Amino acid sequence: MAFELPPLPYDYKALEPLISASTLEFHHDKHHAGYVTNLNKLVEGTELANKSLEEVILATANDQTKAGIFNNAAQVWNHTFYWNGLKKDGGAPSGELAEKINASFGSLDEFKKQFKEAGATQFGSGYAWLVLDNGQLKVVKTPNAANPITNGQTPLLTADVWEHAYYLDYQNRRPDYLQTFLDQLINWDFVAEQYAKAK
Ligand code: MN3
Repeated sequence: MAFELPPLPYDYKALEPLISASTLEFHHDKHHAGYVTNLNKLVEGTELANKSLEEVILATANDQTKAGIFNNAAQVWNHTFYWNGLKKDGGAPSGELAEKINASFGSLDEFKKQFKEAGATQFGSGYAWLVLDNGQLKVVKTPNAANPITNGQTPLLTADVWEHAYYLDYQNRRPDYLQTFLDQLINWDFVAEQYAKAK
């Protein structure tokens, strides 16, 4: 069965004016869709075609001859995860997750500071992530399509810092996009769900 493009989990206008409908249309309907199309072409007729997306990512992560498959599979995964972590005015961390953030970073503000720094300093394309790593929350950044699951870490949240994620709305101001993401666009219920499954 071919890999499929999940629908955007909200209306194209749902994040306006913080992320425009134009950005979401291009980002989901062109970029994300393109990765799905490419992945299906690359795995057609191979044993990878019948594996889960996670299995494909883990099976190809350290094989340079399969870099194209890895890049497209990871991009499909990363984008679906990114969409699900976005919600306009998505609340604040509460309960156990809030306690864990305070225990791991000292405060929510310090988490935001580290996450913004990670995203802003990722040279070129990539992602900033909140992950659970051996029971600890950490902020990490990855280049290009790379995904922390290949390092044994469990993603709880990601921000896409490829230019296509923010350029129409923020031009070159990646730190401003990240600050808006951190203050107004995190779906904290989604993060809490990921944490509850992983802890
Ligand atoms: Mn993207």
